[in-house]
Amino acid sequence: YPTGMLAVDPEEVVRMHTSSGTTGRPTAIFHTRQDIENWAEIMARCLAMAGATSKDIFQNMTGYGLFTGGLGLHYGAERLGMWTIPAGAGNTARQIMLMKDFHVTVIHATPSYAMHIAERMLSEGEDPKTLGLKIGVLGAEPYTEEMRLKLQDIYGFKVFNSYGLSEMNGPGVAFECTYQNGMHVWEDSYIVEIIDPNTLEPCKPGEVGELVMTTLRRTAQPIIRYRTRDLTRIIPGECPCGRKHARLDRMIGRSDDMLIVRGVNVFPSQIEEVLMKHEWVGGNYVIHLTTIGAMDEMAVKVEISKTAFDGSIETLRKLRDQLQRQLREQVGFNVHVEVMEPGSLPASEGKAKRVIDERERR
Ligand code: DLL
Repeated sequence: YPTGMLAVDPEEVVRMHTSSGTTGRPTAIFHTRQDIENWAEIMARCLAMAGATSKDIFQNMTGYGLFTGGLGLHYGAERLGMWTIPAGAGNTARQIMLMKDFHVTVIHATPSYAMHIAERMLSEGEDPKTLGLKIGVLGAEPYTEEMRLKLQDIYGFKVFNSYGLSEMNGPGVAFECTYQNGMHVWEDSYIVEIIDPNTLEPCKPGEVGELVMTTLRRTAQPIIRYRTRDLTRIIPGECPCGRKHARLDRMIGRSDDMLIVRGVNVFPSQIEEVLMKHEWVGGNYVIHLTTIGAMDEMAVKVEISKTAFDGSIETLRKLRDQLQRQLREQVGFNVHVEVMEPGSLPASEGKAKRVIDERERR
């Protein structure tokens, strides 16, 4: 970091994205013009594979910016010739308005956001089926088959799982065909291997292990045998669609401790970094993850330091407000902060348990 992995003359770079790194520092990802072209092409193939055409109207509901989900899908949709609406993430009322007014047929979102929108509509007495959507492209975070079925039922559309990671361009790496039985990997662009994360030996065909990927077409930043930390398997046998590309099963999770909250990668160290920078904060904190409605919620309980605490509610409130703002800047979404009196959180004996994950697994 920042540019040590750049493999071409800086003059050839036309775009950069970032992904979170294990230390909490982002990993910078570079693209040449050719890389952007190739990425758009495989992304367009994904959308076409799911049945989208240039007659469709596409609303892209993920963040534009350093995150690859926005621009990645955008370029692919335009390449396919779709009428593309770069709605970006959030502002649910506007998302619903755009879908209705422009008769959108294909959407891209994280599964949790798609569910949130549906629940908002239902709570307002509107039926999401009346939107007339055909295809939901959902990815960037893990979700279960049960969640897919629930979403398909609510919207009356077909949901296609989309997998990718910034180091391999971003979205467009693996995607489902109309049979919805695993994600085809574009093997002209990537080599996939599944290894045992402990022994590093290749897994037997069909066995679950860590996905390892090699880029074949990336020029600005080619990567050989990148350990994704994602746990999955290659589904044995051939797909009835006739494509010969290997199929990845739904991701089981990650082999490291990264949290994915609302599709955003968050490391506990990123939270700690913000907390510990503040002079009023004590040493003890806990990150609490829950599901409210269909959305992930993150709460951070943190103790104020004995020296800073003057017994006034005003002091606690001030610290809470500052931390909420700084955490929002750090992770990009609202984090609920609870500032506690010194000594109120359970003290650890040995390794502290910093993360309590009570999210519902759908
Ligand atoms: O999340 C790229 C992307 C954007 C994929 C939009 C699909 C749709 P990163 O931010 O670098 O890139 O995060 C990559 O997210 O290693 C997985 O752990 C997780 N992930 C991505 N897609 C899925 C999925 C984008 N369909 C990390 N199922 C990956 C489960 C997923 N996990």
